[in-house]
Amino acid sequence: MANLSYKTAGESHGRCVVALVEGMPAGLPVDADRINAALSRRQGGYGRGGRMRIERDRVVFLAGVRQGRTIGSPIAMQIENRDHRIDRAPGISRPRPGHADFAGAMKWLTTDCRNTLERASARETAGRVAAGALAGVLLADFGVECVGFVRAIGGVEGVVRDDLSADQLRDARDANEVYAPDAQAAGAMVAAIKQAQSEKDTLGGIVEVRVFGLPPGLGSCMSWSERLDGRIMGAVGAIQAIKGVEIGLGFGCAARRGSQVHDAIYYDEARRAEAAAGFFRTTNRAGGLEGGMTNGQPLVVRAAMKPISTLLRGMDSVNLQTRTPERSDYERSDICAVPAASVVVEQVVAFEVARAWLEKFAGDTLAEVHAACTHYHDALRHLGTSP
Ligand code: EPS
Repeated sequence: MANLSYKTAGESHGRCVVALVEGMPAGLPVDADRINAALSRRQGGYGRGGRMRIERDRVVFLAGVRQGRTIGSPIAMQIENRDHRIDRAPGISRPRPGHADFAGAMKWLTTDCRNTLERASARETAGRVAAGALAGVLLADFGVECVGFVRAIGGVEGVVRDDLSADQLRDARDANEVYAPDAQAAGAMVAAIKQAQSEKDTLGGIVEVRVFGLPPGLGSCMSWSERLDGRIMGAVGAIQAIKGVEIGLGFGCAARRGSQVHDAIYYDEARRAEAAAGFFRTTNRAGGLEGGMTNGQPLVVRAAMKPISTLLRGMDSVNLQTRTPERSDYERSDICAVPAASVVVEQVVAFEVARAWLEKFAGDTLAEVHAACTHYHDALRHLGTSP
């Protein structure tokens, strides 16, 4: 059976965005409502521009599903673009600093940035969210939950307790329009976005994803390419506008001593039925990964998003056709897409976790994946004791 993987196709103003997922076991009930809910959340968040009032992202299954369940074949999902006018969209020759415009113009030897920006656009993340949400359906079948939220926008940072459950975190996040669990900070974030908008500017921020209910042993230290931390950082770093990714304490590790970074190990016989077979930690500075493998603690991933590169006020640029100095082009855009990015990072992390899941608990059918998972947990419970 193929490893779990996906590809996307589609331009920002083309007919549709498509995600093609391969390697999903047969028999998974496909929860379209769950996928559509993730797509809607990605469209939302305070600070989005006019485009999101046009689109109504919903998934249509083109292949890979029969009678509501996967059949083991590649799964093709389509999300329609209501605003599809790619052939009528104007050329862009005054590149926006920070956007793919300029690098793409030099790469493809063109003075029109349109082809580059159509594919570089964050519209493509609708496809990644569909693929990740499908992976999330698989994970949910095993009680694993990924919760993405906003930690900071434009330098306004919220406080989010480490000990919140998945439900507590989700409820607090969903209570406001910037997807920030800290209600007080959320108000200040909205104010910061309004201020940036009035100054014709844009804002970035920090998003975080926590994954609950993970068993130990996903990923591997045996080859660099199997390390789950590297895969997650690579996948998250490949999302539009992400400029930094950290796991657990991340950059915060660098200035601390080992005794203040590492998570001491304890054991409690009474907790032997839990996922980590009675072993536990009282801190999670490692963010759930040691040696590129899950250790039974929640996975904690953070990403820094740069401000949107389309500025109403423009920036100094050069007209590629005339080589004269001009202000950068303006296209309808968002002021702040950090809430949307929290959904994209959540779903991209879900996909990487599901991929590692199916490597450890491989099976052509969902029933076989469940059996492999149960077998592993039984074996883990006997670690260090006679069978
Ligand atoms: C984007 C520009 C805007 C955003 C778009 C990403 O689109 P438009 O130029 O059509 O107004 O809305 O994001 C999406 C369409 C989306 O679905 O997230 C860009 O230049 O990257």
